Amino acid sequence: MAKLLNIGMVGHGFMGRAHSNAYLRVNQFFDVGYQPVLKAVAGRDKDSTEAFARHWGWERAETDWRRLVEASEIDAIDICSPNNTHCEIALAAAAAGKMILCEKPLAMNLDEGRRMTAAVEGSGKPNMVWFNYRRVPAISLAKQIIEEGRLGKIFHYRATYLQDWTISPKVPVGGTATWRLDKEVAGAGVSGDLSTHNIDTAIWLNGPVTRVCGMTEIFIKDRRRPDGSPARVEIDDVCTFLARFSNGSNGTFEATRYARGRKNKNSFEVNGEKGSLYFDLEDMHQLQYFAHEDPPHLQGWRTIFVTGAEHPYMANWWVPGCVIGYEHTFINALADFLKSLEKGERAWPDFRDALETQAVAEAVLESARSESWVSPGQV
Ligand code: SOE
Repeated sequence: MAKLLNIGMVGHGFMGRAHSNAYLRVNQFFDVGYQPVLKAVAGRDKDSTEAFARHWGWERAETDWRRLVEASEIDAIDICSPNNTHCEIALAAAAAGKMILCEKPLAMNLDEGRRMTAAVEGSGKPNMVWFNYRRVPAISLAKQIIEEGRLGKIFHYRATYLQDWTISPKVPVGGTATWRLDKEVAGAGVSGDLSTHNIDTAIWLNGPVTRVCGMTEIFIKDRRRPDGSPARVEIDDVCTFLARFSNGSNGTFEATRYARGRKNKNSFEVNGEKGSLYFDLEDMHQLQYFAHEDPPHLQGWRTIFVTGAEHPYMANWWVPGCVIGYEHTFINALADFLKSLEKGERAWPDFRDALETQAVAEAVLESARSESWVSPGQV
């Protein structure tokens, strides 16, 4: 019999839906010792929060997140509200002794991230940051292949995160989803929103980043707020950087919301002495692999269709060949979190892992400002 885990979720936008779906589905597909209960959801607007609660089956709706933190029956606080709310909620939740699950990026900046990490570690409670792409089966398979030593010494790590939804000057600064363009709310632009996904995956697959050299751009500097008033854009629209890894490999990273035609091209290629890997989220069921040990006349990139029972997570889903999607990455992540509770192990990526990513993202912005190489700050 699974133990009940009462969840209080703050925020009910895009991520609120993804997380609610994960809480509802996880026990139907994974045999884990905990069962999330959708206890309460908090949002600033009463009507839309109540409508969300009814739609997804949350037991109650609150307009102040503090009610969730104060509620003795709530075991875990899930933070999926905009970035400028993460720190205050995490500090309060840690002080109240709650487990915390937090959306990415961890914080508005490294200083906030440090305070959050110290607080959750001080509380001794389990914590996780939803860098969901680690749980794409093909990316987990890439991790397995690298750990098996099949690439040998790594020379290059090449990542992109390309989207195109801010090309129109009519996209406002502020509002649902478009708060990502507002520095006061988001903290940073694509470096925080998209590069952090690339950095998290890169550190997971290829180890720590020791130095970066970045370049950012704001292509449309003047926009409007949803009420029509003028707004100066202060976040990075584009973020490109070079990186050195502690294993001696070189990295290149590019994130933008101005790549016309690219909707969510989160990709990476890793080149090692013995082989290479390539992944693209727009073809998320595939992992491309080149093995130099293959007989010369058979050498070539092979496309692994990552849907078999022997592939990460897939035995919990459908029969081989039947694909899963974006939403399943959150379910897989939650299943791992619940398993870590069961085993009393550290969940991953946790606040400390996300802090390391935050330090790299901040170093990139500092490097772009100073036009020099910068090492990530201490975490
Ligand atoms: C918007 O650019 C966004 O929704 C990100 O915030 C998510 O983290 C990413 O996975 C998809 O794109």
